[in-house]
Amino acid sequence: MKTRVFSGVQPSGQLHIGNYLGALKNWAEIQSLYQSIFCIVDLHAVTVYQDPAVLSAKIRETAALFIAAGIDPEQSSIIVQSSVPAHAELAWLLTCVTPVGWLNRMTQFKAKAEKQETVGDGLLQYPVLMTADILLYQAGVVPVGEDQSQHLELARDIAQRFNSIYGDLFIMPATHLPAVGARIMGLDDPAQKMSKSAPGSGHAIALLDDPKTIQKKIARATTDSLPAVNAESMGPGIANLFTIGQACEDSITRESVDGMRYGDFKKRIAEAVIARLEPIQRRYLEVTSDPAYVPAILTQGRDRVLPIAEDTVCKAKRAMGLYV
Ligand code: ATP
Ligand code: LTN
Repeated sequence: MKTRVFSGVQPSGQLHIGNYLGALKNWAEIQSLYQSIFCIVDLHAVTVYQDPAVLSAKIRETAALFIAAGIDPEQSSIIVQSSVPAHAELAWLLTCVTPVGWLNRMTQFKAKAEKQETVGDGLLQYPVLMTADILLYQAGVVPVGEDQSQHLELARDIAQRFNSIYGDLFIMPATHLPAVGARIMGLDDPAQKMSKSAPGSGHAIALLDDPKTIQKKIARATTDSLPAVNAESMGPGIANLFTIGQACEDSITRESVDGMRYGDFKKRIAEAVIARLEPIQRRYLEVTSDPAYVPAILTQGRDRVLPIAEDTVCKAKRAMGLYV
């Protein structure tokens, strides 16, 4: 049997170039090598408040963007997390073997909790649910951006702990990071990871931004006060734009940008981003032109994966002595 791949994106805002370069592009590239399941993790999104009407539209939009970015629904299963109840069920079983101290150490939890007036328990349990997503399908490979590395280490720890208490059931999932673009930083602040939920219109390039908006955002991106690119020592803002350009277009290399004045360099990077996003945006319009298409793909995906998920939950319950 082919190794399984599992990964997910939260439908929590506008997908951005960091999500594409860190995750979706990599998924499209490796999908033919594995049996892949790509998930819209709506149960993760509601760990912080989401407007219900906006969320339900975002779930469809995110699925359409998966397809537009090159995920082939015939080859890979595209699913919505909440449509497969076994995700939540396995998450509970895993919660019961996870020491709370492991969860308190998660840097993403600490960062997100700081921004909330009241910290919901879901935010603490977030990485356990993520572990359940992966173990449910016995995924061997998990392609993500670098910000998810700590969660994946935890997933392996939880799997190991379950196996050592109840007997070998879960396989250990490996983290798969892209060679370039594993951590894209905010355009307005190259010290912060580009993020869907960050405020400010100059922070992220959305996958559906039009060319003019992309040009403007890149032109305004924070850099340093030097006049031209020094390929040997780029400041964080320039290095981030270079990474974005390099990940979008192979011909953008250190040599090709060395000595370029910042204005010209930014134009060159904007061109590369626009060219990379143009076919994705075109495909997005095609995919969404028939309102029945995306829901049909999501139903097909769920029907394909349901038996795998139910089988794993059954095995986990049996191993724990629960009533099956
Ligand atoms: P949020 O701000 O709502 O937490 P996010 O922008 O961090 O969202 P996620 O849905 O959490 O996006 O992440 C989806 C995928 O995109 C994950 O694999 C994640 O590692 C990757 N990713 C997110 N941000 C970046 C980034 N700035 N650079 C590279 N990869 C990223
Ligand atoms: N937490 C991830 C999204 C996610 C995920 C997963 C990624 C939820 N479940 C399983 C890989 C495998 C994030 O990107 N914020």
